[in-house]
Amino acid sequence: MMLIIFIGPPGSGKGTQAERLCQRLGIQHLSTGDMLRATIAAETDLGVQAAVYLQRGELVPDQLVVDMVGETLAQSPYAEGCLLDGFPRSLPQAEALDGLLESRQIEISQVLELEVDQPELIERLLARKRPDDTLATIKNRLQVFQNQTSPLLDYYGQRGLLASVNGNGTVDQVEDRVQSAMASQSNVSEH
Ligand code: B4P
Repeated sequence: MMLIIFIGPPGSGKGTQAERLCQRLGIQHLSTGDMLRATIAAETDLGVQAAVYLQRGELVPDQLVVDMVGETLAQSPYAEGCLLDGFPRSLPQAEALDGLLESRQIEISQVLELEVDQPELIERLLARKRPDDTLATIKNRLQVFQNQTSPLLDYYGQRGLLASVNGNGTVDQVEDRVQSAMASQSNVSEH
């Protein structure tokens, strides 16, 4: 099974590039942000809990997200190949994912980091106008990325799984760089 992880600060183009890459590779796109927003729109118990965290730009508690991803990954077509967009976002989430994958004998194919300059991130997010894209919330989300998510770069880098991609520039330019990074990784091949 192909399993790709996208890591990047808010606004780095994870969702945008994930969609394109999944289409090209014929794998499923699993975005925890999209899933959480769907639970909020559906007003489920999880959605009511999650809404508070998204509004503040904080991470939803690890266990809620880990359970959500664990259930989805076990189902077809996700179990056949998947790109994790926005998960894991903390060390406890990464460790939980390792446990989950080990029990199912799945290996991570590649971890891609999208690097974008901070002023560009803020500009992109303010232009999008999602409810959690206010300046105060964006600043908090950037800080949360720095504190809780960026340690994952070392976590996966030490295992030789990480490729960093320059995410500045147009969507097409970044897509070309993502393709080059994928091509230079031997254990990820296109269908
Ligand atoms: P996400 O939905 O993952 O939101 P995000 O980090 O802002 O990334 P997103 O994918 O939306 O942005 P993208 O770069 O694609 O998370 C939202 C919230 O959910 C989190 O703050 C947290 O509360 C919660 N959450 C999610 N996952 C969680 C987890 N694992 N654990 C706990 N909590 C979790 O796009 C941004 C904009 O830039 C778009 O408008 C796009 O069109 C534009 N863009 C993209 N590429 C561009 C380019 N090259 N040039 C110009 N614009 C570009």
